[in-house]
Amino acid sequence: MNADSAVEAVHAIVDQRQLELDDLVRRIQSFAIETPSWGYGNSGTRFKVFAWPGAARNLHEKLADAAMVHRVTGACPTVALHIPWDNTDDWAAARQEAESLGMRIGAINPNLFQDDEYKLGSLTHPDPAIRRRAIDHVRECIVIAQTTGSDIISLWLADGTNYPGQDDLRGRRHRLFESLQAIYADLPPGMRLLIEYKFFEPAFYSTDLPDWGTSLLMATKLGPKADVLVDTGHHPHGTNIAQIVAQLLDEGRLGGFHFNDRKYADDDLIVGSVNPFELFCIFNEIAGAAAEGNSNAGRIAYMIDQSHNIEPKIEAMIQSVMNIQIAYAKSLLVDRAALRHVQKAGDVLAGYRELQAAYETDVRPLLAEVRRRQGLDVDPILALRSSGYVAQVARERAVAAVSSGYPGA
Ligand code: RM4
Ligand code: MN
Ligand code: MN
Repeated sequence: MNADSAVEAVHAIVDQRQLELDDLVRRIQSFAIETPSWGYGNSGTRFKVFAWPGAARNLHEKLADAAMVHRVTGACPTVALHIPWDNTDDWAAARQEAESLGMRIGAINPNLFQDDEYKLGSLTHPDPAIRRRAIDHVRECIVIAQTTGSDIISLWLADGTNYPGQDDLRGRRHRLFESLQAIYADLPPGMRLLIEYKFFEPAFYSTDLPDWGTSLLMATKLGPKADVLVDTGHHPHGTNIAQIVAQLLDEGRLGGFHFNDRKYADDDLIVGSVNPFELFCIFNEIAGAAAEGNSNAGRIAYMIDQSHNIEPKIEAMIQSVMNIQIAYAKSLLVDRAALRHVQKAGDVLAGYRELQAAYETDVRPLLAEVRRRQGLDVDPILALRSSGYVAQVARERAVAAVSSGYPGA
């Protein structure tokens, strides 16, 4: 598409939808997506980790790669860390290093699943000494968050059981709540605890935080600093994630997302690659709530949780960011007044057709315009390719035998 027809296409979109181009551009420009440090190191499946030439081997290299993603997208100013996959003895220096790269440290993710002690659980373990150890690890992460200027602790537990009768399910629930209370009591003002759920894996009979309802109950019982985190890959097939998002927004407890896509289980594929319409429907719920002044809609942490197996690491992250931006931009095009009107009238198909009209709009010229105004290349993937960065890090960084905390890496 040449420059003139691209501009025409953008105007066609905003004219047809009676939107203000500047306002639309501003909203897309202020939409930030956090990338995960663990997406830049080697990772894989339980069968094989294919070492990627130039994959980041330590915190410095992960920060540099995340900064490169921000440089070409203009949309990813923060990076999530996983402790102790990311480690340093000087967190104040890590903060400065991030800032010197134009970045900030985002969510701190405690690791409560890779120590031998955690075989029977962490925050729910039958032995109080091990529960204490798990709580202390999260406390350490709170200190790291304070030192690095982060305001989010993002908690995912592998806790669960493999067999009926293995443990007392209500007992585990009590232990979980008590442990979470101890953590919650330690949160400094302004820091939030995001409680992630996942219906199975690594536990196969019961998982202690299996669904949004359990996370929401825990968050509600804990208090206003706790919210629910929705990882889009963590539901049984057929689950309506957009409806979960609607319910959490309505309760004011949607803390954030871990975006990824899946075909079968927790595949952690590039978000929007398998089910872009689902992603759009999720954003449609947020945009709809925002339009009605829902205050939760303005304080959602949008994060990617992907560990790529065979994909080029940095490109896969950039593509994910672009796919999220596409879904977000389309959700802004939905004609809310028309939608409300046809919904009231009980016109079954008309509401769907309103969503379809936005979803079928090619927003890529609009996103190109957004980037042009930010002084960016209109295609961040091509910008990365022509930057020489990938070849440079492949030269500079040896192929690491062990380069992340990812199992098998
Ligand atoms: C889990 C979950 C967590 C992530 C770990 C590595 O499935 O998605 O968010 O930290 O994987
Ligand atoms: Mn996750
Ligand atoms: Mn996951």
